[in-house]
Amino acid sequence: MKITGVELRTIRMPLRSPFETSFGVEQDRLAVLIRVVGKSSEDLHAVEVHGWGECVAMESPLYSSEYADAAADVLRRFLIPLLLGAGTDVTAELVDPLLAPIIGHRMAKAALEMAVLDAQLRCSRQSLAGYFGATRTTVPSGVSVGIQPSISTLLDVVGEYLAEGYVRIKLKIKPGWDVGPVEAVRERFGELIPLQVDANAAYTLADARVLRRLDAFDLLLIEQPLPEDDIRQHAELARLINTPICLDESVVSVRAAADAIALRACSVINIKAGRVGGYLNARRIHDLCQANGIPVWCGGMVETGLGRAANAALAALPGFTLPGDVSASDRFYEEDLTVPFVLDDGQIAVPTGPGIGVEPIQDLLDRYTVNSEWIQP
Ligand code: NPQ
Ligand code: MG
Repeated sequence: MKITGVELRTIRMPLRSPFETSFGVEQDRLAVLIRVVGKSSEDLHAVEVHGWGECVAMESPLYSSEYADAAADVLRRFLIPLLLGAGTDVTAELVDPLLAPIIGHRMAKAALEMAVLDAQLRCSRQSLAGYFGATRTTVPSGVSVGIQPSISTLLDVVGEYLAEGYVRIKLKIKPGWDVGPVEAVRERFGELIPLQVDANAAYTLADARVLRRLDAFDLLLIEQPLPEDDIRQHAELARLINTPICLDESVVSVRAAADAIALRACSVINIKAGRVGGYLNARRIHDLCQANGIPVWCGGMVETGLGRAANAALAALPGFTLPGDVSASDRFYEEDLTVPFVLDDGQIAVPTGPGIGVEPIQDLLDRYTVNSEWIQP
């Protein structure tokens, strides 16, 4: 397609409740959205097409080195100019190679690739799930439960989510809030609920003794116990504990996934398109893991309905054999930016419309917008 312009927008959406993890407490979601506008290159008289992309970088560089304002800056100064300078035949498959001269900034690149992919598929009237060759029409939905002020509050919150129908519970943990909460949830809700924990890189190998105590609770997995850049010590920890190790922050590319698998640093991988530079790399990691017998699941970054729609399509691929963090919109938002994703018997529906299959609701978009700018060649 020929891209005629790009809209770069920053939104701020309030969260229904504070979301506490080992790296901090989030009260709202500041996110960068992209809308690419273009013409299908074949016939320049064709109607204008557009596509949406959502950047998962947080407001502050607490989950990874990227953060929203920096993503907007690198998009404005480097990534969008590169794309606009590429002339008529920009395809989603060409975005990553086109942007390769710019090092890093994977979440920013992913948002741009997502917008081009959405526009391209709207043009060809194909759904993202169809583009992936995904067959499932719904995906099982898990929920990420933040650190709570007390065990009794945690049990109330988990009870509510189970009553809503979530099929898997993920507990955020940190040193001092780990064995106690897990034990209490198992005691209250029993052995059968699929339960996992996410440390967000808050531990070191010196904590192996505490982490080994979690082996008693038949957890599906422990997610990112050690720092992002520490693949080798995850392999060492894997030899010290029985609970399967799942990597999140560490898997920033297809190559990092291959290294982690080869080094036996994990036996499960949490796939997030934004973290690995886009949905095309995310599918490549899915294919790599499927070939190596490594189960994967779709992680979440508190996306709006735009990112949630694309994640549901990705999670419909056959290798996503574990419930993901593709939760209902109301896990985080009173009012989502798009038509809300709702839980139906523990499942989230995979959009069937062209592209990502959803659009922002204009007046909500206007209400949540902090700033927007139009960038053209
Ligand atoms: C994770 N996601 O799996 C991340 C961590 C996380 C659903 O736990 C704003 C934006 C707040 C992104 C809080 C989940 C966030 C965020 C937590 C990501 O590690
Ligand atoms: Mg995680």
